[in-house]
Amino acid sequence: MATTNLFSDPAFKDGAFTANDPKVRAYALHKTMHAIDLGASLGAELYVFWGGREGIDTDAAKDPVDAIKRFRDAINFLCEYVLDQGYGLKFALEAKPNEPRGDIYFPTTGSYLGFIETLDHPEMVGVNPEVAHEHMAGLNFLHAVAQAWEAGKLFHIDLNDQNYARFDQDWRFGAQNLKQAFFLVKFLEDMGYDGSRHFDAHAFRTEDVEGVKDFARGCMRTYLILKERAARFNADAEIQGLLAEIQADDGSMDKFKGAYTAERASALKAHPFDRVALGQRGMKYEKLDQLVNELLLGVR
Ligand SMILES: [Mn+2]
Repeated sequence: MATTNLFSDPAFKDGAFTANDPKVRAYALHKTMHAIDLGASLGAELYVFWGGREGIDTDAAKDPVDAIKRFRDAINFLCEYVLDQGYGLKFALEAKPNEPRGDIYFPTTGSYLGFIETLDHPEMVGVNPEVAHEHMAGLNFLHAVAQAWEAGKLFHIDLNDQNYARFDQDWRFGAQNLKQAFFLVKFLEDMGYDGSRHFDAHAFRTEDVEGVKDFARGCMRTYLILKERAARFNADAEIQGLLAEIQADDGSMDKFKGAYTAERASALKAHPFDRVALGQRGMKYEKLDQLVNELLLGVR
């Protein structure tokens, strides 16, 4: 994976591809093409875009529709550049809601998934979701990853951790939200995700060199432990029995399943449902969730 820093240089203080100054937008393309050449020469197959300054501190400064068009023009231009050079590179767009800008455009992975379909070469572009960035927005990271996966757009992933509603913490993977980390690892392993497990994180600022190594080992070790726990979840007879019961289907609704037909719609509208009975069913999710806790706490 290769990337370009389009955020820390003061030249990019108003953004790169979305900057108001056309000279800055042109320089951003110039810098990115040179970096793409370097990445390709080193064998990179994927190019990540995180636009830390692509946003605003006041909406008086920039039209958000213009910003989207500028960003689209830049990505279209760079896709054509990659094709013209004969590089095999694909792009992955990384969302973040804010910091180091008051608001960053395309604040969530879902925003980028919508945007990608408007590009000239959507097949070349996917997403790079990051745990901390979705958690900053108070969102369920697994759901963002699942939507990207289902769309065939999970090109890369940034693993770290983050308490909700805080500044960007970039903590060691699994340091804060173990259960969310567990379901994420379980998803990646169950789906057979074959991309890199990329840790975009930092050690606590209290650490010396050994502490940084502890941090790096911790990221990898926690991932592998959770992978083993996911295998246990899949093999646990009580958990799987409960899931089979929860997801049971007696086939009585089969006649209503499938694509729309006028006959199916009429039959469904005429069918008598026992609404009260539907509402009275206990789902046993408390029991299931407690079994997950006990699995993660190492007592099963
Ligand atoms: Mn990242």
